[in-house]
Order: sequence, then structure tokens, then C-alpha cells
Amino acid sequence: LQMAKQQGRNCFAIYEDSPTHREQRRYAVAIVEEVQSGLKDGRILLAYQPIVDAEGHGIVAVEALLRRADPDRGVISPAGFIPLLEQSGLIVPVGRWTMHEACRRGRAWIDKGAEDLVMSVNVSPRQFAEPDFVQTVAAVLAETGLPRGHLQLEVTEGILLEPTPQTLHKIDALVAAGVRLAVDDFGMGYSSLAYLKRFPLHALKIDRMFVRDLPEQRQDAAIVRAIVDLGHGLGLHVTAEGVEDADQFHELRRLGCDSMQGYLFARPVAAAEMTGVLAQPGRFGAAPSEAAIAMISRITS
Ligand code: G
Ligand code: MN
Repeated sequence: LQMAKQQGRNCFAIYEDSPTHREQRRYAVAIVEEVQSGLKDGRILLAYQPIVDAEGHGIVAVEALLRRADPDRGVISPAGFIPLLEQSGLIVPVGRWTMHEACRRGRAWIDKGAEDLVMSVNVSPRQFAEPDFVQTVAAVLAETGLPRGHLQLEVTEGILLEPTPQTLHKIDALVAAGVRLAVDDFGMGYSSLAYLKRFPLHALKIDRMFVRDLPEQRQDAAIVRAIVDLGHGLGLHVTAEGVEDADQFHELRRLGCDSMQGYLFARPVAAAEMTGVLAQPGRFGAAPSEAAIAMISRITS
């Protein structure tokens, strides 16, 4: 039934038992159990990665990223089991937990002096599709006391592409509640630009695929330039993802990106480490660009 619903309803999903299916089901059950216990005992956790201003005015936002502490492999990306979270619907409670935890941290960092900090949280299409998604966000904001305007939700183009009336309503309600919306991995999904004018978005995050081969790849530079022009023309903030070296940084700044994120500045780090980074105003304060880059690179090494 779940599968048929996910495939857009009005279709069949045939249940067929076989050793492979039993194996898959056992695996799915194991994942569910692992996630449930992991949330309780801290094996599922959040890492935080700064998004820094391109002109050296410091950390403007922090993206919360879901991580899994594996006894053998250390802290790893959950990319391997996110599809399973999606399929099983577990992404909904996990996503709520993520949002709550990130907002709670954001509030604490704002209280410690990072007054303008924005907390950026990824939202999966499945989460967004929940009928009470807007209420959930409002509840999380109320529970954690994160001030209005300090939560940014990163959504993928898929959510915005062919919006249902419910989607339109949710987006309006979120923006009315003071939530910022950013399009994640911009440029990789679809080429429709129509949705950009229909939604009161805040930011575009340029996918790292366009950043990776800068500054050598002129095609990538042309695409980045076009996205920046498009974003700025629409009054949006443009962030570049996956910035790994200083040449990319300089090129992206030349192309007009407003902010950047990537290993050049910092890898995703544990909350305690981020608390330390944010507590050093000299490091990310209103330093001149060149000095800021030098300081930022030192953090990475
Ligand atoms: O889809 P989204 O953009 O939210 O994905 C973020 C992921 O990208 C995180 O898992 C994060 O660890 C990873 N990431 C962050 N910075 C960099 C970077 O500079 N290079 C690469 N290759 N990956 C990065
Ligand atoms: Mn993201």
C-alpha cells in the first residue's frame, strides 16, 4: 500500500515473498531499529558546516548535516541509508528531530553572540509532503525559541517544479512564518525556471558540480555567472557549494557569489567544535577579504 501511494496512487504494487524480499525486509527492519536506537544514544547526530560571506564578513549561516557514528568507520555520511529512511517514512521523525536539534543549537549560538546566524536545514520531499509540515516547523521554532528569520530550509527543485495547491499553500505559510527558503543543488535537477518567479525564495545554492572544475572550465564559469545574474535579478542570495581551494574561491567571488561553503573553509564539524569557531570573533569577524581567506584556510588545515 505504501509503495502504491508513493508511486502516485492509482496503481498496483504486488507483494511477492521471496528470499530476496525477506532479506530486504530484514535489512529494512534492522535499519529502522538502528535509527530508533541511534537517535536515543547519539549514534545519529548532526554535523555543522559554516557558510561564509564571500567578502570576508564572516560566517553568515551554518548548514546542519545528518551523520551516523559507526563503531568501525567513525562518523560517516548517511547517504547510504537516506533512501531507506525515505522509503520507510522514517525520514519524517528523523527530519523533525534534525530540525529541532539544529534550531536548538542555532538558538544557543545566537545567544552566545552569533547574532545574525542563520541555521540551514535540509528538507526531504517526503517530509515536505506531510500534511502537517508547516505546523511541525512552527512547533519546532516555538519549542526552540529560534528567532524569526533565522531558519533556512533547503529544498530541492523537485518540490517546487510542479507545485500542487498544497505546496503553494505550504510555501506561503512558511514564508509568512518568517522561514527562508533556499533551493539546494541548484542547476542539477531540472531546467524549468518558471517556478522561480512563483515562489518567494531567499537563496539559490549552486551545486558543487559547477564549482569543482573552476577556474579552468570556462563552461562552468559561464553557468555560474548565469545563475548569479539570474539569482540577483530575482533578488536572491547566491551561495556556492563545494568550494575546496583558493582558486575556486577567487573565481566564485569574481563571478559574484554572495557566500560560499566547502572544505576550504571548514569540513562539517561537531557542534562543540562549531561553538568554538563561532566564539572567535577575530577569526570570522569583519576582516578584510584576503586576511579572512588566510585565516579561514588555516582552520581547514
Ligand atoms: O545536498 P547537499 O548540498 O545538502 O549536500 C551536502 C553534503 O556535501 C554534505 O554531506 C557535506 O559533507 C558535503 N560537502 C560539504 N562541503 C563539501 C566540499 O567542499 N566538497 C565536497 N566534495 N563535499 C562537500
Ligand atoms: Mn544542503
